[in-house]
Amino acid sequence: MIHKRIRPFNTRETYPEQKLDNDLCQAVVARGTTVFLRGQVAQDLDTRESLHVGDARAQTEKAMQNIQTEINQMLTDAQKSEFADKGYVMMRGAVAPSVLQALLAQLDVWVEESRGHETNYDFDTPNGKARFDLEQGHSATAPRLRRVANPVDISKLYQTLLFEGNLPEMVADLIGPNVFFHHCKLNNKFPGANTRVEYHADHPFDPHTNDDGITVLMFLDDMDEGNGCARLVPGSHKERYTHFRDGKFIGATDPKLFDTFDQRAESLEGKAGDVCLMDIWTLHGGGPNLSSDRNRRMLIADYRAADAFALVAPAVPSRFYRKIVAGEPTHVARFREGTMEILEPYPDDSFFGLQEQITADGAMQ
Ligand SMILES: O=C(O)CCC(=O)C(=O)O
Repeated sequence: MIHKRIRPFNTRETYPEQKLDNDLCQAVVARGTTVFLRGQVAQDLDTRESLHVGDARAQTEKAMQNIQTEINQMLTDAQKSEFADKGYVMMRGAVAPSVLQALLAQLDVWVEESRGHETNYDFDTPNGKARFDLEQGHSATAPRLRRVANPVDISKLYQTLLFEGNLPEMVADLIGPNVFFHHCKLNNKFPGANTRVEYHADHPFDPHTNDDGITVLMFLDDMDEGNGCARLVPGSHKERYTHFRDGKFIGATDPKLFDTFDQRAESLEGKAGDVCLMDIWTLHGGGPNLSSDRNRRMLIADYRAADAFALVAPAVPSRFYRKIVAGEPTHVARFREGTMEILEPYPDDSFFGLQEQITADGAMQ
Protein backbone atom coordinates (compact mmCIF):
# COMPACT_ATOMS: atom_id res chain seq x y z
CA MET A 1 0.00 0.00 0.00
CA ILE A 2 1.27 3.48 -0.83
CA HIS A 3 1.29 5.74 2.19
CA LYS A 4 2.47 9.25 2.83
CA ARG A 5 5.57 9.65 5.00
CA ILE A 6 5.93 13.09 6.50
CA ARG A 7 9.39 14.36 7.45
CA PRO A 8 11.35 11.18 6.94
CA PHE A 9 14.75 10.97 8.64
CA ASN A 10 17.43 8.42 9.32
CA THR A 11 18.79 7.74 12.78
CA ARG A 12 22.30 7.65 11.27
CA GLU A 13 22.08 11.46 10.97
CA THR A 14 19.79 12.34 13.86
CA TYR A 15 21.25 10.09 16.56
CA PRO A 16 24.77 9.23 15.32
CA GLU A 17 25.77 8.11 18.83
CA GLN A 18 23.29 5.21 18.58
CA LYS A 19 25.11 3.81 15.54
CA LEU A 20 21.80 2.72 14.02
CA ASP A 21 20.61 3.04 10.43
CA ASN A 22 16.82 3.22 10.69
CA ASP A 23 14.50 5.01 8.31
CA LEU A 24 11.89 6.79 10.45
CA CYS A 25 9.48 9.65 9.93
CA GLN A 26 7.44 12.01 12.05
CA ALA A 27 4.07 10.95 10.68
CA VAL A 28 2.49 8.51 8.27
CA VAL A 29 -0.76 9.09 6.43
CA ALA A 30 -2.35 5.77 5.49
CA ARG A 31 -5.69 4.13 4.90
CA GLY A 32 -6.89 7.24 3.15
CA THR A 33 -6.77 10.02 5.69
CA THR A 34 -5.64 8.38 8.94
CA VAL A 35 -2.55 10.07 10.38
CA PHE A 36 -0.21 7.98 12.52
CA LEU A 37 1.89 10.46 14.43
CA ARG A 38 5.19 9.91 16.16
CA GLY A 39 5.29 11.21 19.75
CA GLN A 40 5.85 14.97 19.50
CA VAL A 41 7.93 17.15 21.78
CA ALA A 42 8.68 20.86 21.88
CA GLN A 43 11.33 20.61 19.20
CA ASP A 44 12.16 22.95 16.37
CA LEU A 45 11.33 20.61 13.48
CA ASP A 46 13.93 22.17 11.20
CA THR A 47 16.92 22.42 13.55
CA ARG A 48 15.83 19.63 15.96
CA GLU A 49 16.68 21.96 18.85
CA SER A 50 14.71 21.29 22.07
CA LEU A 51 12.75 24.40 23.02
CA HIS A 52 11.20 25.80 26.20
CA VAL A 53 13.04 23.61 28.68
CA GLY A 54 11.32 23.90 32.08
CA ASP A 55 8.17 25.53 30.69
CA ALA A 56 5.48 22.85 30.38
CA ARG A 57 2.85 25.17 28.90
CA ALA A 58 5.13 26.49 26.16
CA GLN A 59 6.35 22.95 25.43
CA THR A 60 2.78 21.73 25.03
CA GLU A 61 1.96 24.59 22.72
CA LYS A 62 5.01 23.92 20.60
CA ALA A 63 4.28 20.18 20.42
CA MET A 64 0.70 20.92 19.33
CA GLN A 65 1.97 23.39 16.76
CA ASN A 66 4.31 20.72 15.39
CA ILE A 67 1.42 18.31 15.05
CA GLN A 68 -0.50 20.93 13.08
CA THR A 69 2.51 21.61 10.88
CA GLU A 70 3.05 17.95 10.11
CA ILE A 71 -0.54 17.31 9.29
CA ASN A 72 -0.92 20.36 7.06
CA GLN A 73 2.42 20.79 5.45
CA MET A 74 4.63 18.58 3.35
CA LEU A 75 7.43 21.10 2.87
CA THR A 76 8.98 23.22 5.58
CA ASP A 77 9.34 26.97 5.10
CA ALA A 78 13.10 26.42 4.76
CA GLN A 79 12.53 23.94 1.92
CA LYS A 80 10.11 26.30 0.22
CA SER A 81 12.57 29.17 0.33
CA GLU A 82 15.36 26.90 -0.95
CA PHE A 83 13.09 26.02 -3.86
CA ALA A 84 12.37 29.71 -4.49
CA ASP A 85 16.11 30.61 -4.44
CA LYS A 86 17.62 27.69 -6.33
CA GLY A 87 14.75 26.43 -8.46
CA TYR A 88 14.79 23.00 -6.83
CA VAL A 89 14.76 21.27 -3.48
CA MET A 90 15.58 17.72 -2.41
CA MET A 91 13.15 15.64 -0.34
CA ARG A 92 15.31 12.87 1.09
CA GLY A 93 13.82 9.42 1.60
CA ALA A 94 10.44 10.44 0.20
CA VAL A 95 9.69 7.03 -1.28
CA ALA A 96 9.46 3.97 0.95
CA PRO A 97 11.84 1.07 0.07
CA SER A 98 8.92 -1.32 -0.53
CA VAL A 99 7.42 1.05 -3.11
CA LEU A 100 10.79 1.45 -4.80
CA GLN A 101 11.19 -2.30 -5.06
CA ALA A 102 7.79 -2.63 -6.70
CA LEU A 103 8.56 0.15 -9.21
CA LEU A 104 11.87 -1.46 -10.14
CA ALA A 105 10.34 -4.92 -10.45
CA GLN A 106 7.88 -3.51 -13.02
CA LEU A 107 10.70 -1.75 -14.87
CA ASP A 108 12.65 -5.03 -14.94
CA VAL A 109 9.67 -6.67 -16.65
CA TRP A 110 9.69 -3.94 -19.33
CA VAL A 111 13.44 -4.34 -19.84
CA GLU A 112 12.97 -8.11 -20.28
CA GLU A 113 10.21 -7.49 -22.85
CA SER A 114 12.46 -5.11 -24.76
CA ARG A 115 14.72 -8.06 -25.64
CA GLY A 116 12.07 -9.08 -28.18
CA HIS A 117 12.30 -5.76 -30.09
CA GLU A 118 14.87 -4.28 -32.43
CA THR A 119 13.43 -0.79 -32.77
CA ASN A 120 11.29 1.54 -30.66
CA TYR A 121 7.88 -0.02 -30.06
CA ASP A 122 4.31 0.25 -28.72
CA PHE A 123 2.75 3.06 -30.68
CA ASP A 124 -0.53 2.78 -28.80
CA THR A 125 -0.07 6.23 -27.28
CA PRO A 126 -2.14 9.45 -27.56
CA ASN A 127 0.17 10.93 -30.24
CA GLY A 128 1.23 7.66 -31.90
CA LYS A 129 4.88 7.99 -30.83
CA ALA A 130 6.64 4.92 -29.42
CA ARG A 131 6.28 4.37 -25.68
CA PHE A 132 9.48 2.29 -25.43
CA ASP A 133 12.62 4.04 -26.68
CA LEU A 134 15.74 1.93 -27.33
CA GLU A 135 19.28 3.20 -27.26
CA GLN A 136 21.67 2.53 -30.12
CA GLY A 137 23.36 -0.84 -29.60
CA HIS A 138 20.26 -2.41 -28.05
CA SER A 139 19.98 -6.16 -28.66
CA ALA A 140 18.25 -9.21 -27.20
CA THR A 141 21.41 -10.07 -25.27
CA ALA A 142 22.22 -6.52 -24.15
CA PRO A 143 18.86 -4.73 -23.75
CA ARG A 144 19.11 -0.94 -23.67
CA LEU A 145 15.67 0.42 -22.96
CA ARG A 146 16.51 4.05 -22.30
CA ARG A 147 13.04 5.50 -21.83
CA VAL A 148 9.46 4.46 -21.08
CA ALA A 149 7.04 7.28 -21.87
CA ASN A 150 4.15 7.57 -19.43
CA PRO A 151 4.50 4.30 -17.50
CA VAL A 152 1.44 5.62 -15.69
CA ASP A 153 -0.66 4.81 -18.78
CA ILE A 154 0.11 1.10 -18.53
CA SER A 155 0.73 0.46 -14.83
CA LYS A 156 -1.67 0.75 -11.91
CA LEU A 157 1.29 0.91 -9.56
CA TYR A 158 2.66 4.04 -11.21
CA GLN A 159 -0.84 5.57 -11.18
CA THR A 160 -1.19 5.04 -7.44
CA LEU A 161 2.23 6.50 -6.80
CA LEU A 162 1.82 9.60 -8.94
CA PHE A 163 -1.86 10.34 -8.29
CA GLU A 164 -2.44 9.28 -4.69
CA GLY A 165 0.93 9.25 -2.95
CA ASN A 166 2.63 12.18 -1.25
CA LEU A 167 4.01 13.66 -4.49
CA PRO A 168 0.88 15.64 -5.43
CA GLU A 169 0.84 17.03 -1.87
CA MET A 170 4.45 18.16 -2.12
CA VAL A 171 3.79 19.78 -5.48
CA ALA A 172 0.64 21.45 -4.16
CA ASP A 173 2.74 22.89 -1.35
CA LEU A 174 4.78 24.74 -3.99
CA ILE A 175 2.29 25.63 -6.73
CA GLY A 176 -1.08 24.61 -5.27
CA PRO A 177 -3.68 24.22 -4.17
CA ASN A 178 -5.01 23.09 -7.57
CA VAL A 179 -2.71 20.78 -9.52
CA PHE A 180 -3.03 18.49 -12.54
CA PHE A 181 -0.85 15.63 -13.72
CA HIS A 182 0.87 16.46 -17.00
CA HIS A 183 3.05 13.51 -18.00
CA CYS A 184 5.79 11.21 -16.76
CA LYS A 185 8.65 9.11 -18.08
CA LEU A 186 11.21 6.61 -16.87
CA ASN A 187 14.76 7.39 -17.90
CA ASN A 188 17.25 4.60 -17.79
CA LYS A 189 21.00 5.18 -18.12
CA PHE A 190 22.50 1.70 -18.30
CA PRO A 191 26.01 0.98 -17.02
CA GLY A 192 28.26 2.34 -19.73
CA ALA A 193 25.40 4.22 -21.43
CA ASN A 194 26.76 7.09 -23.45
CA THR A 195 23.54 9.08 -23.03
CA ARG A 196 24.12 12.79 -22.51
CA VAL A 197 21.35 15.15 -21.59
CA GLU A 198 22.12 18.64 -22.88
CA TYR A 199 21.18 21.66 -20.77
CA HIS A 200 17.52 22.56 -21.17
CA ALA A 201 14.48 23.64 -19.20
CA ASP A 202 11.22 21.68 -19.33
CA HIS A 203 8.76 24.52 -19.88
CA PRO A 204 9.86 25.26 -23.49
CA PHE A 205 8.94 21.65 -24.41
CA ASP A 206 5.42 22.16 -23.08
CA PRO A 207 4.58 25.88 -22.95
CA HIS A 208 1.43 26.64 -21.00
CA THR A 209 -0.38 29.89 -20.26
CA ASN A 210 1.51 30.12 -16.97
CA ASP A 211 4.67 28.52 -15.67
CA ASP A 212 3.59 27.22 -12.27
CA GLY A 213 4.83 23.71 -12.78
CA ILE A 214 7.06 21.19 -11.06
CA THR A 215 9.13 18.39 -12.49
CA VAL A 216 9.57 15.64 -9.92
CA LEU A 217 12.83 13.71 -10.28
CA MET A 218 12.52 10.46 -8.34
CA PHE A 219 15.71 8.48 -7.76
CA LEU A 220 15.19 4.77 -8.31
CA ASP A 221 18.93 4.14 -7.80
CA ASP A 222 21.63 5.82 -5.77
CA MET A 223 23.01 8.53 -8.05
CA ASP A 224 26.24 10.45 -8.35
CA GLU A 225 28.56 11.68 -11.08
CA GLY A 226 29.89 8.14 -11.52
CA ASN A 227 26.61 6.84 -12.92
CA GLY A 228 25.44 9.99 -14.69
CA CYS A 229 23.35 11.85 -12.14
CA ALA A 230 21.47 14.91 -13.37
CA ARG A 231 23.20 18.30 -13.07
CA LEU A 232 21.04 21.30 -12.16
CA VAL A 233 21.92 24.98 -12.52
CA PRO A 234 20.87 26.79 -9.33
CA GLY A 235 19.08 30.07 -9.94
CA SER A 236 18.56 29.40 -13.66
CA HIS A 237 14.78 29.29 -13.18
CA LYS A 238 14.93 33.07 -12.95
CA GLU A 239 16.69 33.32 -16.32
CA ARG A 240 15.45 32.70 -19.86
CA TYR A 241 17.40 31.04 -22.70
CA THR A 242 16.30 30.26 -26.21
CA HIS A 243 15.85 26.59 -27.12
CA PHE A 244 15.79 27.49 -30.82
CA ARG A 245 18.59 27.59 -33.35
CA ASP A 246 18.16 28.99 -36.86
CA GLY A 247 14.43 29.20 -36.22
CA LYS A 248 14.21 25.51 -35.27
CA PHE A 249 13.46 24.02 -31.84
CA ILE A 250 16.55 22.03 -30.78
CA GLY A 251 15.37 20.92 -27.33
CA ALA A 252 18.38 22.47 -25.61
CA THR A 253 19.98 25.83 -24.92
CA ASP A 254 22.73 27.21 -27.16
CA PRO A 255 25.57 24.63 -27.10
CA LYS A 256 28.06 27.51 -26.70
CA LEU A 257 26.64 28.01 -23.20
CA PHE A 258 26.96 24.39 -22.03
CA ASP A 259 30.41 24.95 -20.45
CA THR A 260 29.21 27.96 -18.48
CA PHE A 261 26.20 26.00 -17.23
CA ASP A 262 28.44 23.08 -16.33
CA GLN A 263 30.56 25.35 -14.16
CA ARG A 264 27.50 26.70 -12.36
CA ALA A 265 25.72 23.34 -12.08
CA GLU A 266 25.37 21.17 -8.99
CA SER A 267 25.43 17.39 -9.23
CA LEU A 268 22.13 16.01 -8.06
CA GLU A 269 23.49 13.23 -5.90
CA GLY A 270 21.39 11.12 -3.59
CA LYS A 271 19.99 7.78 -2.60
CA ALA A 272 17.28 5.65 -4.12
CA GLY A 273 13.99 6.98 -2.74
CA ASP A 274 15.08 10.63 -2.75
CA VAL A 275 12.98 13.06 -4.72
CA CYS A 276 13.94 16.42 -6.22
CA LEU A 277 11.20 18.99 -6.86
CA MET A 278 12.37 21.15 -9.75
CA ASP A 279 10.92 24.33 -11.25
CA ILE A 280 10.03 23.84 -14.94
CA TRP A 281 12.40 26.70 -15.88
CA THR A 282 15.44 25.22 -14.06
CA LEU A 283 18.19 24.29 -16.50
CA HIS A 284 19.37 20.70 -16.19
CA GLY A 285 21.54 18.24 -18.06
CA GLY A 286 23.82 15.34 -17.26
CA GLY A 287 26.65 13.14 -18.47
CA PRO A 288 26.95 9.47 -19.42
CA ASN A 289 26.85 6.57 -16.99
CA LEU A 290 30.56 5.84 -16.69
CA SER A 291 30.18 2.93 -14.31
CA SER A 292 30.35 -0.68 -15.44
CA ASP A 293 27.83 -2.09 -12.99
CA ARG A 294 25.49 0.62 -11.69
CA ASN A 295 22.16 1.47 -13.24
CA ARG A 296 20.87 5.03 -13.12
CA ARG A 297 17.10 4.83 -13.26
CA MET A 298 14.96 7.89 -12.64
CA LEU A 299 11.20 8.46 -12.74
CA ILE A 300 10.34 11.95 -13.94
CA ALA A 301 6.84 13.32 -13.42
CA ASP A 302 5.57 16.71 -14.49
CA TYR A 303 2.71 18.49 -12.68
CA ARG A 304 1.15 21.88 -13.46
CA ALA A 305 -1.18 24.37 -11.83
CA ALA A 306 -4.78 23.65 -12.80
CA ASP A 307 -5.15 27.12 -14.34
CA ALA A 308 -2.25 26.53 -16.75
CA PHE A 309 -3.49 25.58 -20.22
CA ALA A 310 -1.30 24.15 -22.97
CA LEU A 311 -0.27 26.49 -25.80
CA VAL A 312 0.76 23.51 -27.99
CA ALA A 313 -0.07 19.80 -27.93
CA PRO A 314 1.80 18.04 -25.08
CA ALA A 315 5.22 16.67 -26.10
CA VAL A 316 4.73 13.39 -24.18
CA PRO A 317 0.95 13.11 -23.90
CA SER A 318 -0.50 10.79 -21.28
CA ARG A 319 -4.01 9.44 -21.30
CA PHE A 320 -4.23 10.99 -17.83
CA TYR A 321 -3.24 14.45 -19.08
CA ARG A 322 -5.00 17.11 -16.94
CA LYS A 323 -6.08 14.65 -14.26
CA ILE A 324 -6.57 16.73 -11.10
CA VAL A 325 -4.36 15.29 -8.34
CA ALA A 326 -4.81 18.08 -5.77
CA GLY A 327 -7.59 20.62 -5.26
CA GLU A 328 -10.14 21.51 -7.91
CA PRO A 329 -10.27 21.87 -11.70
CA THR A 330 -10.94 25.22 -13.35
CA HIS A 331 -11.88 26.46 -16.82
CA VAL A 332 -10.20 29.83 -16.26
CA ALA A 333 -6.69 30.19 -17.66
CA ARG A 334 -4.08 32.35 -15.91
CA PHE A 335 -1.32 33.97 -18.00
CA ARG A 336 2.24 34.77 -16.97
CA GLU A 337 5.03 35.27 -19.51
CA GLY A 338 4.78 38.23 -21.86
CA THR A 339 6.28 36.17 -24.69
CA MET A 340 7.00 32.47 -25.18
CA GLU A 341 8.84 30.49 -27.85
CA ILE A 342 6.40 28.04 -29.42
CA LEU A 343 7.87 24.81 -30.75
CA GLU A 344 6.78 22.87 -33.80
CA PRO A 345 5.94 19.22 -33.05
CA TYR A 346 9.14 17.16 -33.50
CA PRO A 347 9.11 13.68 -35.05
CA ASP A 348 11.47 11.86 -32.64
CA ASP A 349 9.98 9.44 -30.12
CA SER A 350 11.79 11.11 -27.25
CA PHE A 351 13.87 14.18 -26.66
CA PHE A 352 17.04 12.06 -26.80
CA GLY A 353 16.63 11.76 -30.58
CA LEU A 354 15.92 15.49 -30.87
CA GLN A 355 19.00 16.44 -28.85
CA GLU A 356 21.22 13.98 -30.75
CA GLN A 357 20.55 16.03 -33.89
CA ILE A 358 22.30 19.06 -32.46
CA THR A 359 25.32 16.88 -31.84
CA ALA A 360 25.09 15.38 -35.33
CA ASP A 361 24.85 18.67 -37.20
CA GLY A 362 27.89 20.10 -35.50
CA ALA A 363 26.20 22.62 -33.26
CA MET A 364 28.10 21.21 -30.31
CA GLN A 365 31.43 22.35 -31.65
O1 LIG B 1 17.48 11.62 -17.08
C1 LIG B 1 17.94 12.73 -16.78
O2 LIG B 1 18.99 12.86 -16.15
C2 LIG B 1 17.19 14.00 -17.12
C3 LIG B 1 16.45 13.83 -18.38
C4 LIG B 1 15.58 14.98 -18.73
O3 LIG B 1 15.85 16.10 -18.43
C5 LIG B 1 14.34 14.72 -19.46
O4 LIG B 1 14.09 13.56 -19.81
O5 LIG B 1 13.61 15.70 -19.73
